Amino acid sequence: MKKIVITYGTYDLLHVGHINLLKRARDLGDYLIVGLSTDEFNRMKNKDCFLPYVQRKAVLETIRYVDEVIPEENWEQKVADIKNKKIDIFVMGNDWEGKFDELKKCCEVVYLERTPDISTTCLKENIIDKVKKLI
Ligand code: C2G
Repeated sequence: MKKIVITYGTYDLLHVGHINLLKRARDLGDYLIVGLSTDEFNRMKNKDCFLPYVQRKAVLETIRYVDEVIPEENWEQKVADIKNKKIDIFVMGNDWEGKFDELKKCCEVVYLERTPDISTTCLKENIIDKVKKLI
């Protein structure tokens, strides 16, 4: 029986922290779905994205660990996604530890260790610092 895994995120400026999460999530099952935050939802998350949804989706779909990408449009859709996609395991990085425990009524919930010392925010800050030095 194919074990289906789902995770959600913005996945802007893809980096090794994202890849480590996707690889470990995929290794928990046989098929990985990523709920990718839409540009509108990122505005709701107060997350300022470099890349639009279409480009972030295209990048994710090239990753060998990712089998399917669906839009994440709101906080509430996870229960319906889990039911409709017959999800066995919900995975997030442990910066979200405990935040999605209500999903334990629908499927297994796993929080994986975040990759230290890398984030989209620090990438952005490093890029800005480097550009400032050039000016
Ligand atoms: N992540 C990680 N290590 C990092 C950075 C991110 O393991 N150094 C993980 C996060 O914990 C998350 C995933 O990579 O599980 C995607 O991170 P973001 O794109 O920052 O997603 P986020 O803004 O946390 O959105 O409904 C859930 C939200 O959509 C999650």
